[in-house]
Amino acid sequence: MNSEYDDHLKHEEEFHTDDKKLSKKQRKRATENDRSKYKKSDQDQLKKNSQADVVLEGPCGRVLAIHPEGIQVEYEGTLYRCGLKGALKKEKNKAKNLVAVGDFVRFEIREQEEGIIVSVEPRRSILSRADNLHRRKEQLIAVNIDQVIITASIHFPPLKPFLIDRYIIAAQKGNMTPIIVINKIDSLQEGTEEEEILKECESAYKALSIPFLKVSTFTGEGIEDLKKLMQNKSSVFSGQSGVGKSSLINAVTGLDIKTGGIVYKTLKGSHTTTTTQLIRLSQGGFCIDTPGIKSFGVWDLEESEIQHYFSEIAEASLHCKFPDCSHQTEAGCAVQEAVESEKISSVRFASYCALMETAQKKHRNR
Ligand SMILES: Nc1nc2c(ncn2[C@@H]2O[C@H](COP(=O)(O)OP(=O)(O)OP(=O)(O)O)[C@@H](O)[C@H]2O)c(=O)[nH]1
Ligand SMILES: [Mg+2]
Ligand SMILES: [Zn+2]
Repeated sequence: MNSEYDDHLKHEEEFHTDDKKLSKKQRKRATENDRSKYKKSDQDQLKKNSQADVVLEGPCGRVLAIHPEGIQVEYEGTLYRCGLKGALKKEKNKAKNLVAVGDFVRFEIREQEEGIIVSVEPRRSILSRADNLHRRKEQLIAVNIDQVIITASIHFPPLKPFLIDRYIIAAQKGNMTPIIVINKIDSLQEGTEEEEILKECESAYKALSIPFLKVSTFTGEGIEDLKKLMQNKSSVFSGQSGVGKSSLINAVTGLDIKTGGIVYKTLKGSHTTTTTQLIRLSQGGFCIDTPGIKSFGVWDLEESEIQHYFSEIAEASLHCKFPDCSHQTEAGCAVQEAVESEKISSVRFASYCALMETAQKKHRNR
């Protein structure tokens, strides 16, 4: 086993420790709430998630941000501070949050700039993650968007291909196009390990036809290309704290959103952005800034689905000697062979193995 693979497993381990802390009773309750038992296709689920009380009356506004003081809804150029109607709140056990940034909502105007949301319109796409503390609940990050800008950086925090792979799956599962943006390219030094990882990622993702941009908000490199990809589209910036999501939005829009420093003790970001917000672009389209995440688990990912998101592995596996090959230790494994001859990226294969391991563990724990 190589060290990269060990790192993945370590990450998985950290990701799972929350589960162990749950009491037996909590786990039982979580299982009762687990909708994956009634699993339908993702498209069905997309519809189901958003059909809380379909009320087709009243103004239909868009959720721009969610603050502790209320949900900010824009309707015909005016911002309304809204709460949720009681009937909607009953749906609360289905997902951690009922309304997300990007949602179209019907609402009743109560006072001048205040209202009550009565229903959520069907969603065409959903970016969500497995909520960390209650892993059987889905946490919606943003909805009704075209593309996920998977943001990573060269250093501080370092490039983590397994995280990129999870975001790609979450994007495709949720009906969005993934775009990979590697920021802080100004800090890349020749002949370093970072350069090698970057090269490997670049060739692996380009081979999968996923746009892969190398950018810097400091030097302006790649920013025009990013702008072009964002024009007339709706994009959500997602990634770890400190990779430069807000800095990139500032570079593209000319805005002055607060950005933060790096905590040098941990080499991580300082969680500067605390709320998700939707920003309109003057060149058409809009983008969403999100707070950096500590860990990202793909919501409701079954073992049988994983291969579908690794098309290069699925293709090679057709040539394995055994039809049920797990591509680990079997003789005549075409996937192992392809990894050895570098036809399949070892980084992608390690992500695949780590995800399979998580899904199998989840299955055993049920
Ligand atoms: N070297 C380098 N540093 C950058 C670049 N872009 C942003 N940074 C730095 O990265 C740090 C974090 O930037 P932010 O934009 O706040 O990162 P974020 O992803 O929004 O972080 P959260 O809001 O915490 O999730 C800041 O210190 C920036 O100055 C870049 O192109 N090169
Ligand atoms: Mg930020
Ligand atoms: Zn095999």
